[in-house]
Amino acid sequence: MEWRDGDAMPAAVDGDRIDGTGSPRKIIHIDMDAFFASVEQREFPHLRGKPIIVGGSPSQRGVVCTCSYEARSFGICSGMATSQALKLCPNAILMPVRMDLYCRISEEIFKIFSEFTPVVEPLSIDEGYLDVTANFKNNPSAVSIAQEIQRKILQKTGLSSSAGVSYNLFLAKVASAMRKPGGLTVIHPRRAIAFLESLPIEKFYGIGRVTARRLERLNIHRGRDLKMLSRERLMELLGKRGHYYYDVVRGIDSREVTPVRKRKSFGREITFPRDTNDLQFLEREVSNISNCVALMLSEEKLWGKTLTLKVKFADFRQITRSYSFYYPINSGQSIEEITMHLLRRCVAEDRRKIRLVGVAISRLFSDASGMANGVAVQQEFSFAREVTQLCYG
Ligand code: DCP
Ligand code: MG
Repeated sequence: MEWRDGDAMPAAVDGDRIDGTGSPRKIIHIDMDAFFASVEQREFPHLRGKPIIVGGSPSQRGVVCTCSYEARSFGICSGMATSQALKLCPNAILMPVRMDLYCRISEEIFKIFSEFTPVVEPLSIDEGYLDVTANFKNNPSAVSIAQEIQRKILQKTGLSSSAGVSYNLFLAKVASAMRKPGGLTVIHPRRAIAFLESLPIEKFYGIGRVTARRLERLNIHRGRDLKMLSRERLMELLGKRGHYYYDVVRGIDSREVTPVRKRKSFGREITFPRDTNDLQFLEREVSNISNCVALMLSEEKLWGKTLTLKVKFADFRQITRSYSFYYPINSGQSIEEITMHLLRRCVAEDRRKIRLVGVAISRLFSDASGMANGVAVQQEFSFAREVTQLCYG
C-alpha cells in the first residue's frame, strides 16, 4: 500500500490554512474496487484473474454494470452495451447482477466505517465519505485510519478498496481514484494547490468526458488553466457548477460530510371508496401518489434509494414490493416509472380486488451535492432497467 505525502495529516498547518476555516478537516473517501465484479470473483474463485463482466444479457439489450480490472484492459467500461463489451473481449465471462448480495456486503462495509466516526456519508453502494477530524479511536492520523479501514474491509469481506485522504470532500474523492485498485493517496493541505493546478481537467470529479473535450478545445487542459478563468466565464462555460469549480480549483470545498438524515422514510397511501382491480384506475392513483411522494422529497430536499409499493387486497391481506436504486433519486418520473412497474407485476400476479395502495421511499439522503447527484441521475436509468426484476423484496 502506498501514498503520497507522508503518513500523517497534521492537526493544523501553520500559516498555510488553505480554505481559511482554521485547522484543516480530515476527510477520507473510500471506494471499493470493481465492486460487483470483485464480489463475483470472491464468490467464484475460478473467476479470479479473468476478464469478467457483471451486467445484463446482450439478448435483452443489457448494459455493463461493471467489469473486473482484467476486462478493463480491453476497453470495457460501466454503461457500455454488453454486446459491444463482448465484441471487445469475446472471452469475457458475463455474470448476472445479484443486487441483494452486493447490498448486504455494502452494509458490512458501512458498518466498518461507523466503527471509526459517526460522520459518514454514503455516496453510492460502494463508496462513502468519512469525516475523521474527531474519531472514536482518538487517532490523529487520518492516514492510519484509512489504512486500518482498508485492512478491515479486506479481512471481513475479502475485497479490496481504495482510499483518498485530504482536508475536503473534493480532494479526498479525487485522491481515492488515483491509485486504484488497492491504493491510498493523501493530498496534504500544503500540496493541494500545486496538485490542483496540475490536475488534468478530466480528473476533476463531476466534469464528464464531453465537457472535458469542450474545455480542451478552449485550451483548458489542467487546473491551472481553469484557474485563469473568472467566476463569470466559468458560469458561462459550466452553468451553475461554475461557482463550485471556481472554488474547488482554489482548494476550497466547504461541503460537510452529511450523514443519512434521521427521517427513515416518506410515504402516502390511499384507500379506495370501492375495491377494484381496474388497472387503468389503479395506475392513475399510483401515479398521483408517486408524484406526491416526489413533491414531499423535493420539499424536504431529500433523495431516496428504496421504493416500496404496498397493496392491500379486499380481504385485508397485504403485500409489499420494493426496488432499490443504485443512486438516490427524487424525481417524480423515476418514482412513477418504478411504482408502475411494481403495480403491473402485482396485478398480473394476483387478480384479487384491491382496497388500498401506498408508495413509500426510504434510505433517505440529503441533497448535499447537487452536482454529484446530477451525475448520478443519468446513470440511474440504465441501471434501473437492468436490475428491476432482480430487486423485488
Ligand atoms: N454501477 C452500475 N452502473 C454504472 C456504474 C456503476 O451498476 N453505470 C455499479 C457497479 C459497480 C458499483 O456500482 O461495481 C460501484 O461503482 P463504481 O463507479 O465505484 O465502479 P467499480 O467499483 O465497479 O469500479 P472502480 O474500481 O472503478 O471503483
Ligand atoms: Mg468502486
